[in-house]
Amino acid sequence: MDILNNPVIQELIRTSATIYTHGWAERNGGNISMLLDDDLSGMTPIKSFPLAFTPPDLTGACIVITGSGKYLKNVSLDPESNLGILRIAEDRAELLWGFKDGSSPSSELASHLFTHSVRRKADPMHHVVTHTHATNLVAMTFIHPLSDRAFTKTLWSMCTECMMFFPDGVSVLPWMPCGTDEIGRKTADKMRDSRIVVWAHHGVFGAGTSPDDALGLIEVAEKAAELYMKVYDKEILSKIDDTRLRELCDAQNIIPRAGYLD
Ligand code: 2HA
Ligand code: ZN
Repeated sequence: MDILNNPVIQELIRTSATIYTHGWAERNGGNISMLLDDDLSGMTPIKSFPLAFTPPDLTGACIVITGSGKYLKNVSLDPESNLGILRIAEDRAELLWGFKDGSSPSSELASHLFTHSVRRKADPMHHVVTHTHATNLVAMTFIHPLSDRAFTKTLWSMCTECMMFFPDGVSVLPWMPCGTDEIGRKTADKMRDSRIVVWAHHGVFGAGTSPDDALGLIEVAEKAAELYMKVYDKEILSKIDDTRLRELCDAQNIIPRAGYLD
């Protein structure tokens, strides 16, 4: 495979730069991974990284992922140092390409792997997991109740696009240490029901069919959070209430998350 000319890898590289431009990737904040459909069986492992646990259905799968400590703004400048291609085995990840400067996979590898496993079962077109520090979604976690339903309903009510692009809603995890298997499992548990998981006081995970799709989803949620942060302390004279949301669902044949609309 001509890795750097692969259009989906090019899209992932462009997406990394876009996230930085959005201001959601300070220093080494954020990471992206993507399942690869290409046959990489001919590639010889360069080295291996031990894994405490791999979701069994991912054994043999290949992903491209950003490196630990890497800055998303630098991915396009030196993809071969900032990205690595891993083949997942039961107890290790084999490096097939990249991490040329000796780096290792993102500290959030567990969240990426567990999420890929869950999302691929929910949607055969699923490929990408994107983690970023979207400013207003994080800001909201300081002032808004953190229940999945309440957080979702607020975002849905802020702009029409939300119901259209995440009728399944968003999920929220309370603050906990990052970079662990535990947060990975909890993120994936929430990903069973929704493609967006907000990590309180930290960032957001989005899952999608392509780098653009996963980022676009986060962009819509972040726009709603930005609107919320602009208006939450003002007198609200008009909003998209549940009656309007139902009207929208009827008009667009959308099935909203069960039990979320009053
Ligand atoms: O990649 O964002 O959550 C650095 C992080 C850890
Ligand atoms: Zn983070």
